[in-house]
Amino acid sequence: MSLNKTPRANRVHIGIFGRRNAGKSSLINAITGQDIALVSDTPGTTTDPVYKSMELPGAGPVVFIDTPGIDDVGGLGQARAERALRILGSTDVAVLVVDPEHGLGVPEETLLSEVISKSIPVVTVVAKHDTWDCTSCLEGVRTKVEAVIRQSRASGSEGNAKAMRKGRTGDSKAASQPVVLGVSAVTGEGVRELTARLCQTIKDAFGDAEPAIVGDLLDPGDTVFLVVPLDLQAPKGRLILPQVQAIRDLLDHDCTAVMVKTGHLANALDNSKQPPALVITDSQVFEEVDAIVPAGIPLTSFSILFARYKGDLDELARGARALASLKPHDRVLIVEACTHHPIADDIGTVKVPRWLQEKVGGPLEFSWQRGADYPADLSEYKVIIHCGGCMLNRRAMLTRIEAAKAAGIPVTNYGMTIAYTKGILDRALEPFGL
Ligand SMILES: Nc1nc2c(ncn2[C@@H]2O[C@H](COP(=O)(O)OP(=O)(O)OP(=O)(O)O)[C@@H](O)[C@H]2O)c(=O)[nH]1
Ligand code: SF4
Ligand SMILES: [Mg+2]
Repeated sequence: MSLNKTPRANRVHIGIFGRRNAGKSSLINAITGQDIALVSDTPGTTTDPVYKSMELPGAGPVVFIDTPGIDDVGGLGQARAERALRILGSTDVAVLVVDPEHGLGVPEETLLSEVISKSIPVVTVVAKHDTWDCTSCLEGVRTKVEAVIRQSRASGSEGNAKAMRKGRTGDSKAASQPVVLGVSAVTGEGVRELTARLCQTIKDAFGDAEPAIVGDLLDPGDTVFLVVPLDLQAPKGRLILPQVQAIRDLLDHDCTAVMVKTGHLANALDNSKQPPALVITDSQVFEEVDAIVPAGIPLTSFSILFARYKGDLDELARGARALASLKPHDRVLIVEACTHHPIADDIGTVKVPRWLQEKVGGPLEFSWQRGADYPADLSEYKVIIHCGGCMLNRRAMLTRIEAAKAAGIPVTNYGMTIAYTKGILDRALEPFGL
């Protein structure tokens, strides 16, 4: 990743959906002006999601996601279609590509209902406009989109995901006023209009303001200490992404960021003329930092700040408090959003299990889930503990929290679990009034 590039997790995710051969990949190529997605007249050419990051003038950094056809059939084909639908879980804005040959049928209606129930703003396009020329085709599709919206409203499925509407996730406004356009990837007709509509949709749904990571808790001129462990875990010459993002956010809010290793924290506090307005620590050294930072100075962790920025802090805090009801032999699911080789004292496989079992006073039964998939059945677990989710966008994190909520299973994250096991959860949540 280039140091100057916005990380993918911070980009608005625009998912392109439709049947096989509808023209999804061609449309992405036309929008981006690059041949990044494979195009052919063989249905099922796109088998895995393809991501393309770009700056959308007027809307900022976005990532387009090309997906497999939602109508794919057969064992493998169905798995691909399901994979396309799973992309909805991280989609901020959806583009439904309708093949003029098939019109808007069952696969498109099913997708639209899902999109509406998830409160995702959607733009519908009828593709290959160079091959058809009747306005009634466009009107026919618009009428059907309106019918699906009406039906979704009547069945009460619209807006199930209220939490999705907070912060950098869309609201259902755009979904209730259907936008239907004709586009051609061959002649470029309608592509500019589509881009403009996407920009408007993003603005309507998210506004112009980037949510703050920490700056909104502070006053300009405040000093904040950021504490990292002695053994920096980022590759040489780098800091990890949450640290970099927190520093940038502090500078954007005219605050002073002082970064210090655990071993130098006491000294740094002694040497500062005024106590810092806040101390933010790496969760793994929470206990040490808690012992060093005087009680009157607010203290929290990077992980808790990002739980607020990316997820639903109230829900994750509730989940952390539910850890108190764990008993020996209860089943705990640990979820990491990406795969990595566990290091010697790995947080997800070693530290969190060890500290939690010490707190519970007996063995717990742990399961681990890593990568893009999230288990469909969560009912067998007493609690779910999620990683910081730095590689996920906010929509994806909220989708995971919603799934746990729907199953009635408390969900929390590493940072809060560690704070709980070390007896400092209340202190760590105090800066947020929780
Ligand atoms: N005439 C015309 N043909 C198009 C247009 N867009 C796509 N096609 C053709 O339609 C076929 C399918 O296009 P793709 O972009 O691969 O369609 P897709 O939806 O990505 O298909 P899968 O990856 O199989 O799901 C190809 O032969 C394209 O050349 C268009 O605007 N006009
Ligand atoms: S916090 Fe989660 S998403 Fe981020 S690197 Fe670790 S496992 Fe991956
Ligand atoms: Mg394709």
